[in-house]
Amino acid sequence: MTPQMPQTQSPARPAKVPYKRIATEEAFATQDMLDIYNKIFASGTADAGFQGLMGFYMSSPSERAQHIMRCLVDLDQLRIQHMDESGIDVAILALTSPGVQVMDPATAVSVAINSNDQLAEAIRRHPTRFAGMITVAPQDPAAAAKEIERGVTKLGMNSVVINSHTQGEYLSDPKFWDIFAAAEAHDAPIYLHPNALPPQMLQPFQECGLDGAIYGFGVETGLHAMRIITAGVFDRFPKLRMILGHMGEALPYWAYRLDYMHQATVRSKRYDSMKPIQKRPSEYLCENFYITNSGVAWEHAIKFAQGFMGVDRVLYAMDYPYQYAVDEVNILDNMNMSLEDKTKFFQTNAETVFKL
Ligand code: 1DF
Ligand code: MN
Repeated sequence: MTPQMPQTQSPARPAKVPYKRIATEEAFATQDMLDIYNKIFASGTADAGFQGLMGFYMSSPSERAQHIMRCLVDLDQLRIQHMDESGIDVAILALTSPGVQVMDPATAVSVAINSNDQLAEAIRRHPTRFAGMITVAPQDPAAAAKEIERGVTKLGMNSVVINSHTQGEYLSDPKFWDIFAAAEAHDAPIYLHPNALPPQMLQPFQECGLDGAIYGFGVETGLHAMRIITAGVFDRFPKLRMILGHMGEALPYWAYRLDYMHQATVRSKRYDSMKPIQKRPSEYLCENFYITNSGVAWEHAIKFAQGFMGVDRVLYAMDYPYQYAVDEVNILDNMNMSLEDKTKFFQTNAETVFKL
């Protein structure tokens, strides 16, 4: 059965339901960060993926782009109005992709600190409506580890957002592993969120318009998660938890083939870079990962993921403001699913994972 698309013409306001709706991948931007983006664009040093993504949103006269920019920088009235109109009780906010990951290391570290402070203030203004993820600059892993500690112990945030690759580099490289050590030590899950495609991957996607959220984001972020798994990160950090959006960036659907071909590849010693690991890729997916349905209001996909990972590991997300479709909430409320499982999906899994 093909997915049902949300109604765009005056969808019904979501009904009162016996669970809280907690949306777990909701984006914001600070003006300070956007000012630095503008400097990067003006200097002509932006990579093509970043230019094509935030360069578009920040300069396009289109109604969609201008609306998204207005929503991104609002951490008060407009956002809460949209949450009320779509029946969202709590939004878990993350600095929008690519966050600070396109900046030079020193700027990235200071913008991350500043963004986390601004987010913490917004949460203090609206403590029942907002929670937040700690932004870090992977460019400086030691500073990122310190910021995770500050975010958890001083700012009261219990999760971390990383927007996939950092200037073409992946967290499978052990030089980044201080970040995993800090996340594991503070029991702060890392939300591995998409980024624009890195230069070495962009061309065959961009030439046909498939580089963005339609497909490229999922391919690249799924690749990143697989690199982390096959590099043995979860053998080194067994309590580390990660979160993937967009139905696990399709990895649940791949799980059988990932397991089969990983085993075959390791046994044949085909790649020096693919060493034996303690478990099958699917076991790490089910034991170290949570996934959210951001951007996918589709019962079939959600139920498939629940069947694979268990009903405790699949969470609700909207992906505001990039995908703000009120009717998606109605579609999800109406899933043919027990109230117990729906409550886990919309509310209690998020309360557990993000320690709300
Ligand atoms: C888009 C989608 C942009 C997502 C995003 O950040 C983003 C988009 C700039 O549709 O262009 O985070 N998303 O998560 O799907
Ligand atoms: Mn998103």
